[in-house]
Amino acid sequence: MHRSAHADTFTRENLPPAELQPPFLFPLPELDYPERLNCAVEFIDRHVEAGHGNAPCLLSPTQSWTYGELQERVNRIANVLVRDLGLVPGNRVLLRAPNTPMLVAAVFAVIKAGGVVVCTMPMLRAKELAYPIAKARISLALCDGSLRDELEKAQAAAPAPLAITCWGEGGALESLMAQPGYEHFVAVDTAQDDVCLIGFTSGTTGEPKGTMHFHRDMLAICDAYARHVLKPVPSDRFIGSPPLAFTFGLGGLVLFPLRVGASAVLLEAAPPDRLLPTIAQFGATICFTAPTAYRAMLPKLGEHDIGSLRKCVSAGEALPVSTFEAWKAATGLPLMDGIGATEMLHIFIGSPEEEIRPGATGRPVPGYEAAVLDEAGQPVADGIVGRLAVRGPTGCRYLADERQRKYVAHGWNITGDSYRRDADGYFWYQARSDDMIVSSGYNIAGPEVESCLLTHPAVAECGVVGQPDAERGMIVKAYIVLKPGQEGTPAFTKALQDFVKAEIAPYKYPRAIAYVAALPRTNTGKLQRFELRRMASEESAAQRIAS
Ligand code: 3UK
Repeated sequence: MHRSAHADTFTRENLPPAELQPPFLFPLPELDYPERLNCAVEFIDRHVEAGHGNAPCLLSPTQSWTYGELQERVNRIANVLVRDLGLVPGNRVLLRAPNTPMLVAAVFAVIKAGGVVVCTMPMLRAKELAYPIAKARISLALCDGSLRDELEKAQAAAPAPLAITCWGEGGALESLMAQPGYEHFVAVDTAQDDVCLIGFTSGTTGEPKGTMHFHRDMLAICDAYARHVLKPVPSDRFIGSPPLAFTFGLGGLVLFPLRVGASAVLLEAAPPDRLLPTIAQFGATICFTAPTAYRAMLPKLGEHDIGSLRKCVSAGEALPVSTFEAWKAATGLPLMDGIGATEMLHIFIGSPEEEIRPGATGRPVPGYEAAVLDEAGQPVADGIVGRLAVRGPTGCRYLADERQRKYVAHGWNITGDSYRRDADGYFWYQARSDDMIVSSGYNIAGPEVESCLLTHPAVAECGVVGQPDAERGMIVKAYIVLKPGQEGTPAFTKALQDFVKAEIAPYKYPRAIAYVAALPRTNTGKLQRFELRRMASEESAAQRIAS
């Protein structure tokens, strides 16, 4: 560990003990960072110093900032944080805003001042904001005025004082920023292994976990995944839907473009029907979103000219091969699947376009190693399904959390996914390890059945889980959203079951099918299988009582 610049030593004191941290690997020269490193300097100041201050950086429907303009805002906010709000290096600062240029300025201002960013999802309510505030001992918050209400409710209930400063609607931040002398700010001399970000997981089960990331980690994801797999250039214009509070969004919409001097289009909300016209309007070239959003955009592709797009990244959930094929047929572009995790900061398996195998997630990103392990932590043979394990320049460091022992084991990060590797080193997703359905002794991966159902022309979305069954232990149950015009009749159910039996091993077919208007999803867009499982077990209990 290097000499910390943090006068407030909270994050360092709450790192997992050395023996519970994964081994970190820096196998490429580009991952060998200097001891003193403030990543805000690398992402912004470096470009201005190199004479690119006038290059476009952040765009939105109402704003357009150059690198120089972003730098000045960052400096002004950093001065407000230090001089007016009393920020001390190491302090955690909560940020709450939709994806906007000001949010990006706030992120880098906190980092430049040696603080630790805790970004929160705009849709979180007071009750959900309370957890990170208490867990990360947060005393400062910067907030978009339009989202202040829930934060003020959380403030009233917080265990310690929380100072909230808003921008926009009725906020004081802009006038504080305008003070004379605030246009310059010298970056705090942080160590490469000072924490600069705590990303809270969406917490689908149990309490959210705070994942801690260093200044060097923010660069490492750019110099591993972006540099070797995505390969963006300065003329690229990034766009996408994930909130910046989700590290998929922070990396894909901020860190990757800024690392190479490119630009990003930020949308406060980017549902699929907004994304398409905005790609056309801004001539966006690289898109980051989830498989569901690519599927939802498919029927509308004909209405928009998205000829500017050159790369599309899909992550967050498994990419069914049918979605890959349909997108390729409609746009000519191969969807770049990649598995990432909040613990790992970003994508660690995923292949460049020319090496993609449809249906596989890809090969490990240069800088990372991946393996498939058995329960004892031993590698299994190629072709055998086991637990995905990964290690590299980034890895899991939970903020004071016993669950560290579960994620890091046998010298690897264990993501909780079941995978198999083929003889060529490609990794094939099966399911979340605890989502495997065991029916009459067969192991069935829900996503494989989903992937098959999605190839049926009348199926828009689906989720497949196990439903408790007296005879078989579990049966495969599918929840299906139909495309407009299709009715979920018993005859259609039978036809759909026959369709699955003809496509994959018949024992995997959904013995029960329910039609729903929408599937339950987390605020990062993931299918909430536990919710479907809860529905399924309630339904099976109701059936038992009825029969
Ligand atoms: C699942 C995938 C199959 C998988 C994330 C890119 O999703 C991200 O982070 P989370 O912490 O969830 C991690 C878990 O999500 N998953 C993600 N991508 C894929 N499963 N194929 C995929 N391509 O279960 C993983 O363990 O919310 C994704 C970048 C940054 C991220 N934080």
